[in-house]
Amino acid sequence: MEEVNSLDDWRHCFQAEISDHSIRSEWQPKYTDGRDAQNRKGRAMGLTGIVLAGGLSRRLGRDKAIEAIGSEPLISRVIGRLSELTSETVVVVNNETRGEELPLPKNAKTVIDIYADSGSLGGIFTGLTAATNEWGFVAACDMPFLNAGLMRQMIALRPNYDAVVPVPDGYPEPTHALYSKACLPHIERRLKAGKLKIAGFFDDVRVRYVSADEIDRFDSEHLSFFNVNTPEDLSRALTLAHEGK
Ligand SMILES: Nc1nc2c(ncn2[C@@H]2O[C@H](COP(=O)(O)OP(=O)(O)O)[C@@H](O)[C@H]2O)c(=O)[nH]1
Ligand SMILES: [Mg+2]
Repeated sequence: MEEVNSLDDWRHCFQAEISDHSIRSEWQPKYTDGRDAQNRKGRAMGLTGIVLAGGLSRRLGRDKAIEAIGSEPLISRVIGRLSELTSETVVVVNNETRGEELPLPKNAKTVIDIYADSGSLGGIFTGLTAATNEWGFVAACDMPFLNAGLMRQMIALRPNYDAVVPVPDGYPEPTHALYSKACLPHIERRLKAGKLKIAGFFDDVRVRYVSADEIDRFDSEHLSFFNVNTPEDLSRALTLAHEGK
């Protein structure tokens, strides 16, 4: 990214349409004089990256989070792309051993599911609870092709909503979405009732759905949502990574 010295330059830096003042003040300019490294990287201050990593990888038959995609484990790739845009990383696992085994950067916070066996909805609840920021960008640990342009756009869409959820093909992608802590009581109510479908609580909060057309502007192939579940998915991911995706 080029050096930025003025607000105008800075706005050109991001493809996101920044129309709301609160967002404008939250994104920080990239200084040339060595101020705060996080700001220079263009991260959204006040945003936590939440990586869901408590799954069983049943269909792959082995732990997909540590499969090498290109030069790094899948989960490292996910964390790397998320951390470009966030100021904190929380990895949600389902037990202590898994947290110790995963190759995580030192500054990542590992947390264990508060509600055991509650799937990805439970993971979102735990990650959002542990986040020190009001908002979390949730991603599954098996999504190798997170797209910075789309994520920035989603981040810019937060004002006046409690969640930002893409809908690429008629169905929401709730494990590639932004949630604010305002969602927590609604999620918890459903967890306590054993209702684990993530989208089940969407009617209780203000959701900004991101349409296929809006997604296409940044990620026409919708690779953002591609996730590695089967051996076939893994070989496709390797091919795509080899092509530089
Ligand atoms: N922390 C946590 N994460 C989970 C749990 N179940 C699934 N996940 C994660 O949530 C994401 C989506 O999970 P899901 O679609 O159910 O399973 P998949 O078949 O592994 O993609 C994956 O990154 C999983 O690792 C859980 O009980 N706890
Ligand atoms: Mg998956």
